[in-house]
Amino acid sequence: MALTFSAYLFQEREKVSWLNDEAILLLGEIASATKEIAGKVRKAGLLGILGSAGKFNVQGEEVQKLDELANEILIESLKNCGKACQITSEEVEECLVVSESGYAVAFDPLDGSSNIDVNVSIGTIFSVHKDSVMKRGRELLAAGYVIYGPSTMLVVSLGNGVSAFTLDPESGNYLLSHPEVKLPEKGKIYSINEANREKWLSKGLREFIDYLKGEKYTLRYVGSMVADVHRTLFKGGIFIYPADKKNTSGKLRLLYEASPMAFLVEQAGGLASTGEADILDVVPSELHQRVPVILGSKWEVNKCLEFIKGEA
Ligand code: P6P
Repeated sequence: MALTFSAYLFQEREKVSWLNDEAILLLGEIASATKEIAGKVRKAGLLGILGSAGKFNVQGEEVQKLDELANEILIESLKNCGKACQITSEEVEECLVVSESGYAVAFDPLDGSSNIDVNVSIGTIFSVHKDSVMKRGRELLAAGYVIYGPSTMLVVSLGNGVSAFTLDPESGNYLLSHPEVKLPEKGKIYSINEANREKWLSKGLREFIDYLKGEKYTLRYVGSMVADVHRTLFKGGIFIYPADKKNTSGKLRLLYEASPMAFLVEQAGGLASTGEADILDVVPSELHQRVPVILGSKWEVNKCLEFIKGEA
């Protein structure tokens, strides 16, 4: 039988210096919280937990009932395991400070919630820093996501490559299904919400997208970052959420969307940029700050940056 996530963590202790019993307990708790979330997502329509919770979050976005439930499950798990010193959630305005030192966890409990009611893949994104969440992504200890899709998959990096696990409905275990995820050098897919084309702040970006069309690339856009990044990680190509006239710093949040995904993409051999700097080099200034996101295969990201900088 394939390695369970817990067995994988114990095996990785030999290679990952910071991975001690406390870290293993924390990561195990995050994984088990996502299993509980997966269970709720799978039968949301039967539990009367679809639709809006009738409130708006710090982002000004309408909170879905499942957002709230996923948030509660993760916060409860992290508090119970007692290893998180800080808990930052997309759904909570302030950082929950539990203690002075330990593991600082940031997460988007349910990313892509506009897709919940139409049964399209959504996900949970998480990152783990030592002591404080307000650090560059370059200093992350671990990052990962769970995609609630046709199968539930946990994709994680402890800083030594990317591994993916598939939730086995029979045993209830995350089983190692992709030991080493490597992003293709070049793909044939681009992923961006072209409805916003005329709002993009970069003319070079419009020229880049037109160039890709000339190169016969195809467009795939789910509207759930987890789904679009998962496809990019496995198939190659490029995912972009740029700055535009409505979201002048981009729409995606640095600490619990852009940074963890950038960590995974770089660990898998790809690139992740704001258009001006590597996402992992951005020094956070605000808990819920947003950044533009350009990530994926090296060839496409570098080509995109050439167009944006007017060097193409
Ligand atoms: P748009 C979902 O609401 C989300 O935060 C990300 O998961 C996704 O990539 C993005 O917003 C989609 O935004 O403006 O294209 O609908």
